[in-house]
Amino acid sequence: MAKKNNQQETVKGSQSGASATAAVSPTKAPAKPSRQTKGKTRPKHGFPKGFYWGVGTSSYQIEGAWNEDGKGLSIWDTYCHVPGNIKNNDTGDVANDHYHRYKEDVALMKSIGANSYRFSIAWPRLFPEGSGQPNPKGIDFYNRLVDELKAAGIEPFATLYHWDLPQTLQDMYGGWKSKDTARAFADYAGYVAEQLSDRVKHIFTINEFRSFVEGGYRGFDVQVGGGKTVHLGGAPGMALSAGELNQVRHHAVLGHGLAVQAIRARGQAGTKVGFAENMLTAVPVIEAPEYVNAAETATRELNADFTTVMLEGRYTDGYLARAGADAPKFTDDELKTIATPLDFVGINVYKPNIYVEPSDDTPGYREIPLNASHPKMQSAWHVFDPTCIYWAPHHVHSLWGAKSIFITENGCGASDAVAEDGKVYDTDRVMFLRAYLTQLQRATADGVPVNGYFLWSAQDNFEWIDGFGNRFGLIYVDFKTQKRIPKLSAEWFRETATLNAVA
Ligand code: GBH
Repeated sequence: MAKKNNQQETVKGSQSGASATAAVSPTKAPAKPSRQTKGKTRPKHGFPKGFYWGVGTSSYQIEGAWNEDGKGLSIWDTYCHVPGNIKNNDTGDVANDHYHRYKEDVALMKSIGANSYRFSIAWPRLFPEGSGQPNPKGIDFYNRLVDELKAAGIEPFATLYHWDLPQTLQDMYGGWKSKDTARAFADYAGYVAEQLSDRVKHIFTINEFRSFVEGGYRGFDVQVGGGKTVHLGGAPGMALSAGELNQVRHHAVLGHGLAVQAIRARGQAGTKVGFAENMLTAVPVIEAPEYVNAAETATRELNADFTTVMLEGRYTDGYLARAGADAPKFTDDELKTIATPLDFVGINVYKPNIYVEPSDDTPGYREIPLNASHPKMQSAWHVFDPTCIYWAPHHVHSLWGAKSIFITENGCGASDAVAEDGKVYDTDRVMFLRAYLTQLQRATADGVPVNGYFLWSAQDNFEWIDGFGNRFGLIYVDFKTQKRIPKLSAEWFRETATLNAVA
């Protein structure tokens, strides 16, 4: 992507910690650099100046108001209304009632120190039928939200597709099975850019290609250590063949490319655009050059169907060979569209996907099995290793020369509960965040151009097939009363964002 990229985020390399030298009288010899500023001990290792400290959410997971103000049905409305699809038969019908409580939620974000917010737009709110006539009440909600954010000094970052496809497109085209969905997505993207890009300067096209394609069109088995797997799924709940699935993948990246072009054509000059992918990350078991090479090779191959083709404009030979007769059908023109130059790369980083060591055999790396006792966070899939958030942006930088990278999601689920004193002590989340952000800081110190970090999530919310059981928020939500309580991790986040350094 990098070569034609002329609209990068400007990041000055200076570390905030470096400015912590106390002012000294010119007549005295300069004091040793002090870590004391205004009576506060400042951690030595800061993030770059102007770093975005954000929190993230998505429309279906928090908005509720599933059938208000002319909104059309999404595939997640449909999927959740089928008994047995979601744990406890939870749905996003009301969720966090954010559609009605957005002002309170923006104020809460401000109070926990966020200077930016990554939210997603519900496509069927704007286009109840997926395309055609826009519903003015749909865009009205996002206009009010964006204005509220700007007034609070919080920079809005919008995601266009966080999985809530208009049901009409599912019914008419089989969703992303058809190129028509990719075209409709581009029209919707252009409309959003027209309406919001005077205030929204950063747009993510699609969130986690792999998750919605695999989860929705086949369902997937995730390795959780000791040879065990868990099966995950989601809307629209299809089970396609390998060939059909590769075609869905291709249409998703094509939709991304067409959307980038539509945003450039119809948005204000200077609107920055990229994707937000849950890129699979290979971690070198030993930090030695040949291991790092092996991890880069593995990361490029593991992501051949999404990240790699979007940044290189070609499917790797390895991918096409592995797919054989099931390879997607595509044209050179489509590949060009898919790899339309981007302003930044967004990656959601939660876990190491594989550990690797070098190998003399093709493909040049060997996967190391995960030990059964390897530590995890609460979610069954959530393997714990802070170094993945060092390596993920490092690989994006070294493989593709990205000039601007955002961590579009990172965080963890935990068994949060309100203590007798009314507080929520999520010590595991604080441990997780401190460990991961220490590694992210290390990446920035090594010159990897990471411009911001969006913690998933601003609030506990509807966690897809897990329903309301898995809490990812900095803010606890009582889903019976809609009461919000900032957790211990919110205090930690505020301190970190304020210091621009790991607290
Ligand atoms: C993200 O899902 C979503 O974007 C977000 O909506 C969700 O609430 C949040 O994170 C927390 O789950 O990665 O190999 O284990 C990403 C997490 C990605 C976890 C796919 C399960 C299965 C494959 N999911 N993952 S793997």
